[in-house]
Amino acid sequence: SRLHQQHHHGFLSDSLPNCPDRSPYLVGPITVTFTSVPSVKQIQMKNPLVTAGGMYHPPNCEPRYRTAVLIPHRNREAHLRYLLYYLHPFLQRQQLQYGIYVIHQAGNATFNRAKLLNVGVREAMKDEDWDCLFLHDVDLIPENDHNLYICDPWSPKHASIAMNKFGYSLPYPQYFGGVSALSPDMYMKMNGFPNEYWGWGGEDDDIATRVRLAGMKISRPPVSVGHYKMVKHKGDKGNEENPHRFDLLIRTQRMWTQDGMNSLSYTLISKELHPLYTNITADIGFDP
Ligand code: UDH
Repeated sequence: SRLHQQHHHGFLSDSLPNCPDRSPYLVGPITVTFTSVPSVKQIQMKNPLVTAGGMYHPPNCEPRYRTAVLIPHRNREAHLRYLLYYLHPFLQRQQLQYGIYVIHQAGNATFNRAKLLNVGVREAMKDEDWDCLFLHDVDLIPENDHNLYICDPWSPKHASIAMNKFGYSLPYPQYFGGVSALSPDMYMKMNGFPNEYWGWGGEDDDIATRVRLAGMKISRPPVSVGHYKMVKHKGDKGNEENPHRFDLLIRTQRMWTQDGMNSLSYTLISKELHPLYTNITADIGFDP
């Protein structure tokens, strides 16, 4: 009957062919430079198929993957603009269905990256049945589009394994910071990320430990593909080194089942569809 329908109407408006196994649009290495900060208008003009909230669906084929990119954010507007400038075309070349979410911490309390990502996951899953969650620092630009923004079927994936800042290699073997990718199931299996790390440092090591404690193993792409360029910057006001991080890390094994998605509480202040991303502003409280 499908064939019949097709014959009758000349085309099937409701069904596209599947996107190919491998996108024909990939180019490999990308030159990333940070000169003048692109304007929102400029980025919009270069990405006419991106719809409100920073959503995209390939125009001519049915995507094999649906990825949400979640970016914890406060007071890094220029970095966000660079990232959007490079990331939108990057994801489109991969023929993904995707959405970009910026999770903005309201107020001036100490920054909490991991908790913001928990908020992002909870809110993003209300919009769409995403099959992959990319947890993405705002200042890291992928430099090779063979670094596919899809989830590994069995393992949490660490994507930013070769950052220029660390001489294009891992700073230490268990490093899990920067950019990582988990399916919603994996994310829930490890009870998400910890909510109790306020300020800089430690949460990424806690997350790596959770992966192991939840019985999973971190996967990594080939080094040449996992290249990222970081936008240079100084430490942020409101994200000072967390002096408790070593005490917290000792307790991960005891805490991971109690602190995470199952204990997450926050106040959603707004959810706005900006032209290039969905902005979620949340009051996530403060370091008690
Ligand atoms: N972030 C913000 N605003 C802030 C702080 C952090 O948006 O005020 C986000 C942003 O997505 C950033 C991520 O949280 O990429 C991680 O922040 P980070 O400062 O821990 O990591 P980053 O790699 O810088 O950006 C680390 C170098 C400065 C810290 C030096 C402390 N000794």
